[in-house]
Amino acid sequence: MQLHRSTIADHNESLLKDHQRRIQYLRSEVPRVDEVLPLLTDLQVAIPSWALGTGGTRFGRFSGGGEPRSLEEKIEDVGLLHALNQSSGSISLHIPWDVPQHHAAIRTLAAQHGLLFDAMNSNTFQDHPGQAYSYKFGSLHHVDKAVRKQAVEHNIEVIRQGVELGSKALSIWLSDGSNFPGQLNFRKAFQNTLESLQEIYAALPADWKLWLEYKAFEPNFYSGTVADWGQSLLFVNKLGPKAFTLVDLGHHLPNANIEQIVSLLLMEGRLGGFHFNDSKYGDDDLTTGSIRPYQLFLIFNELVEGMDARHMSHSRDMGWMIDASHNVKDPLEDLLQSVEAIKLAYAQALLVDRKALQEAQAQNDVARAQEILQASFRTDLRPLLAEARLQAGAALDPLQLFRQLHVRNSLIKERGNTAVATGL
Ligand code: LRH
Ligand code: MN
Ligand code: MN
Repeated sequence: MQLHRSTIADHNESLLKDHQRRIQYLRSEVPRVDEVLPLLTDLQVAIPSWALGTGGTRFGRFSGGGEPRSLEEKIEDVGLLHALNQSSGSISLHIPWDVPQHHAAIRTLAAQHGLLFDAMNSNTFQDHPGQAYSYKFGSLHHVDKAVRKQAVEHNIEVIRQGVELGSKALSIWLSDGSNFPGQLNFRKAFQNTLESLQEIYAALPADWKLWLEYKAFEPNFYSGTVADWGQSLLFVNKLGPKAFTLVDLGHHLPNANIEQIVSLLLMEGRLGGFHFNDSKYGDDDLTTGSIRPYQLFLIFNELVEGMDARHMSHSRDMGWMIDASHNVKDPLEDLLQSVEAIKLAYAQALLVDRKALQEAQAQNDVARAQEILQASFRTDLRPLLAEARLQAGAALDPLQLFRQLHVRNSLIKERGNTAVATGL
């Protein structure tokens, strides 16, 4: 389904008067708002190809219909999101859930929608048809060298596919770990993993990055071979300058101080990117900002402070990705909400009065420090995000327009009602 510029222009026209009233009020309250507009426009959030169909849990999946049946249709869906918000300018693929075949044609199609290919995700947490060895007892850490070799080769194949598509990063998440005490020699598991990662790292093109994602639990519940940011950091430090830690917000133990982790990884120059989502319990993969928006803001507060301290480009020097999956929402609506929540937290962080915060910290003025952060968090910056969209040629209210156009019904008519296996 193609979205014409005139459709967006008509939609914006119908909402313009109200929008102008809101943005004028915001400008009168926060004179600096316009300074951050270009930064907001530049921040693009990658859409995971595996979030475009209805997700689910291990107990079941309830499709809303109209799911993309091919990589081409996934690209079309992300193109639609990008046309609506001009903030989702890339797609992140998962191999072999995605099977890119005609790379040049796929690249052209993506370019027609204004999309780039973000990180390529490998998958050695499932067995794939035809493979010689099982990953039942792990992949890169496996006790059997032949299994490790198979997993290394899969990752190198993913890099090769990514090169064809113009991607610049390999994202690795390992389910390797153990379920019972005694199952594993931790030191040997670490050393095997390091050796495997070194072989993958050696195959990275010069302008590529490797992101190593950690997760504290699931599917292994006693130990994880890359279970937390300390373990990931150990690996990436040993690998070299192209290796970084990737933070998936849902992969921590309850109440972990993720913003502090972010701050220290940044300080060490080892924070590569994010998988944004939200959770109340574990790796719930709920819509970003739906449960703990203040935590999201605090993470962005550290990001802005830390990236500015290292003179990093907010938009270019970090991998911004969503990793979420849903049973009860239209996945496209959900992704629009996640992107909006990410950009809102970013805008709030950009507008923190940093000088005043530093002064309050230097004076141990704890109450003042809290007031400064919360003043920014509690300012309604939604009109600013709408203004950024208006200026970029996107819709003032992407979700409303998505509904007005009955996008899901059109997709169902075009693609049918049946669920398409995503592998999740
Ligand atoms: C693991 C994970 C990882 C996978 C994705 C499907 O929980 O977060 O990023 O690649 O889910
Ligand atoms: Mn993830
Ligand atoms: Mn996860």
